[in-house]
Amino acid sequence: MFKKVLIANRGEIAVRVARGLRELGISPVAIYSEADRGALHVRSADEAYCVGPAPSAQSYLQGDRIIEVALACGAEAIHPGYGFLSENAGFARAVTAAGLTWIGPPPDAIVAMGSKTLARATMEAAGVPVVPGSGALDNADEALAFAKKIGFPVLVKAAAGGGGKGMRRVDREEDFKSAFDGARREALASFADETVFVEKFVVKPKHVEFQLLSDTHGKHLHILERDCSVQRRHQKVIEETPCPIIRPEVRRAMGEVATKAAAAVDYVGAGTVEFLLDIDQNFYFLEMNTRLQVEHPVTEMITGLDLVHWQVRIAAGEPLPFEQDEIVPNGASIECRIYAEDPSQNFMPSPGLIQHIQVPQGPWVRDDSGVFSGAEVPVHYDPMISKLVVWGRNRQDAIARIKRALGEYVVRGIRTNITFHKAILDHPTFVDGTYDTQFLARTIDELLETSAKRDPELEELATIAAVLASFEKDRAAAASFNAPGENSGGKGGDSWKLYGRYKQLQRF
Ligand code: MV4
Repeated sequence: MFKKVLIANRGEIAVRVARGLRELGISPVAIYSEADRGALHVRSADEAYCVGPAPSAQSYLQGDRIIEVALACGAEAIHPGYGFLSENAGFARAVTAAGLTWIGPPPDAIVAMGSKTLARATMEAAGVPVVPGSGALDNADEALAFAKKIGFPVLVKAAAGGGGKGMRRVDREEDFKSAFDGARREALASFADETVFVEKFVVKPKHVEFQLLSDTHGKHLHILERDCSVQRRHQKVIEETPCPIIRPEVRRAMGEVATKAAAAVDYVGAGTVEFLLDIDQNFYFLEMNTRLQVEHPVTEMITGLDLVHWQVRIAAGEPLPFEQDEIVPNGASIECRIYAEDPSQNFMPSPGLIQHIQVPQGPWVRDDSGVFSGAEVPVHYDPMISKLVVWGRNRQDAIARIKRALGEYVVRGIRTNITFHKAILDHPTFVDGTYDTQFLARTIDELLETSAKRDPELEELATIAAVLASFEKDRAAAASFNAPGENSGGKGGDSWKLYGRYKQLQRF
């Protein structure tokens, strides 16, 4: 087993990986940008090295510098986390070429899944169901002919795409040409590659993904599914497992297909196969993510498997010591991504000083965080500050538990989406589990209205005002104001009840 591993990442995932490494008896090494000198991920490692100025392009994306640091400090392997260099085949190759171990999939598998058209073709050849669609198309007339053949609505997608960029829905023949040209322009601007293709538009799909683990000995297992359909502008907000509505035979078929997909690209390590699940529970391969995902903890919660441990052990050459039929789910798990953002200001990022943070605790609650009281959330990176994850014996218990935990969460100094989460969790479409990928887009106004009404800071101000007004009227209570705890015997009455509520809202 490795003795020292460099983590080429920051924030909560770097902290998460450091924890996993430590549990395996491995010494974690951090890298950081000038903006992250005091960050939690730096404190969670045994050694830390500055790799450049704040902008990612000058620090966390400096592959050559990161490899130099790994060699200089005597690390034997690099864990890339997610984002940054995690799906960069060139970096993976350079790591290996430098004599280090890459804790990730083979570069060829990253390349095979990086292009959507190549991935579609590879998956189709392997017998994986894909959405009816074309190969790469550069001629608008040919593309239109294809669209008419499969029937509207269609989606024009960028071959190099991801995250919905260069994607256009077309409902009518007369709108096709401008959508096609628009998608090409956007693809060229975003990915320096104007290749697009056409797919049948799947109406009201769920995003259901399967976790994979593959070892270096040709064993491919799926570690069950996650429902990630609660998304806003292609950013996941809440994830859960199991998918609340999937039929058991559909789950079984999707799992089998997911392992076939892994085998088709000789996959190694942790990965994810994304599917669209339509209203009739037909499923279609969407893409494969060749990395550990943000939402991996929900899978850990229902299986008891530590995915970071297994990534490291697989990279060290260990065979997976369990079989598919031993991967049995226990209960349900939900994750809420806590973002430093202000939902009431169109989800504008809210970086700055965290004056105080109190993280939920108690039974079956896990908070994977990258911050602490007194930490600065830099403007330069993704505003996700933590992931609140719970386990429950069933979905209903898990929902009750995560609502309880969100109620304990206190963050002062910056705005967060905590109250917005509470509004989602109370929405009947979330509660009944039928939500699809358009759920947030359709209900956003309603959810924002609900969450604005429950803003804890406004509630606190209102309560302070009520306390003061009440004391104004009630001189007896005001006289004993300095003696909280001696409020037995009904002295003060309503004023003390309000004062108690005020202290409860303060929570610290
Ligand atoms: C689709 C689709 C419907 N039909 N493809 C969005 C980003 C990229 N990963 C693929 N995406 C979609 N592809 C067909 N043929 C709907 C989406 C989609 C979506 C997919 C997953 C999660 C959230 C989404 C939100 C909007 C659209």
